[in-house]
Amino acid sequence: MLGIPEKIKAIQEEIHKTQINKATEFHIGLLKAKIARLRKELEENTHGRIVSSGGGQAGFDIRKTGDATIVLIGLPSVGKSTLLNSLTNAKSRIASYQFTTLTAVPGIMHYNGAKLQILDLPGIIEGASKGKGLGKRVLSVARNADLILIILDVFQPNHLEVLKKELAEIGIKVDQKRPDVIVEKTSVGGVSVNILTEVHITENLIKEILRINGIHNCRIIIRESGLTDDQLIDILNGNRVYVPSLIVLNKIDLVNQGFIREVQSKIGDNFIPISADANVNIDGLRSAIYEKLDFIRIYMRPKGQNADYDEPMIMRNGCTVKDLCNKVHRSMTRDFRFALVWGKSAKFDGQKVGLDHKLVDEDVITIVRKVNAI
Ligand SMILES: Nc1nc2c(ncn2[C@@H]2O[C@H](COP(=O)(O)OP(=O)(O)OP(=O)(O)O)[C@@H](O)[C@H]2O)c(=O)[nH]1
Ligand SMILES: [Mg+2]
Repeated sequence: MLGIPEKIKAIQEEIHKTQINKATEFHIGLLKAKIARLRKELEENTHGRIVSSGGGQAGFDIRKTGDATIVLIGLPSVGKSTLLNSLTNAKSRIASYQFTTLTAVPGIMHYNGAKLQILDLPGIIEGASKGKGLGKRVLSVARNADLILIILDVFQPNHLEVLKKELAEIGIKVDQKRPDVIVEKTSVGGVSVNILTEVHITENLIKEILRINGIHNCRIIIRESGLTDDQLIDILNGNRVYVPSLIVLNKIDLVNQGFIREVQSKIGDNFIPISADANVNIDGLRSAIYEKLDFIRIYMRPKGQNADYDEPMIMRNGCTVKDLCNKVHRSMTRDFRFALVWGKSAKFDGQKVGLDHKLVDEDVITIVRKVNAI
């Protein structure tokens, strides 16, 4: 019998041999779904083996703190530790040889009232997602981050491709939105497909892809316009995370403008040029990080008192009253009765809202707890 890697290879070869056209679209979609399913099985098997041999593939032992967690990802010696030290008051070890950093080193950056946790990490190399070096552990920290800073050395902009590939392979979708597809599993009734927009996939193929993933009864609601078979396969695979990123080009103190323009012609102009060592454009990077995190400020107003305008709660755009309660204290959600909201998200001053209410920048809120709550 064929092992999983051989099965994957056989299907890949079949895809390779098949001409892509309208007539083969369905067949290819099925094959891709089968490969995704086998890959997942393989990952789960490998994971089980590593854990049982005591290796452990979780990230490093770092607790998330602050309003957001930002990770520094790059190849060895590109200047990640130097950057951490210049953004925060941390003192991560710096040296001219590769693999100086061997664990996650945290620092805190204060900006516009926000407290941002920045994690310096070991350098990763090609093959990291398959377990080369400390790659898997580094990438699993990145999976839980709110923002990834992709750090490039000005002399090696081609690293960008390597890093993007490794992030993709570990299931991190960089700068992409989760497609708007809801799959509600049911116990009986077969598959009901609700397509509310234009998509690039037939109802038949949707059903078959669900079947390959072991889903025989469900309601699937698709609002993502232009949804493809690849996107659906990704969603069902379940281990994808969606993390925003910024590309940072370090060591620009060593080159001139002409050289930077050359880099631009290779990787586009969507990067932030800095020198961590010579302190060039570090403030620009700070502000770009803050902007990218898309924070909003919420002012808490204790019942019957004035709002605290000096120390807003720093929240992410799109957050709900529930997210806010969870951040203040766990008991707040448990004891929640209702909230009163003033500001742009309220229909009128002091609107009474529930946990699902979406907040916007500079809202003022009073949380009312249950009477007998302590
Ligand atoms: N000229 C110049 N050198 C830099 C800059 N940033 C870092 N370096 C140098 O590059 C070398 C590597 O810096 P590190 O900060 O240790 O690099 P790293 O990415 O943390 O390396 P690993 O921990 O091994 O992955 C050191 O010799 C630094 O002094 C910079 O902006 N300009
Ligand atoms: Mg380092």
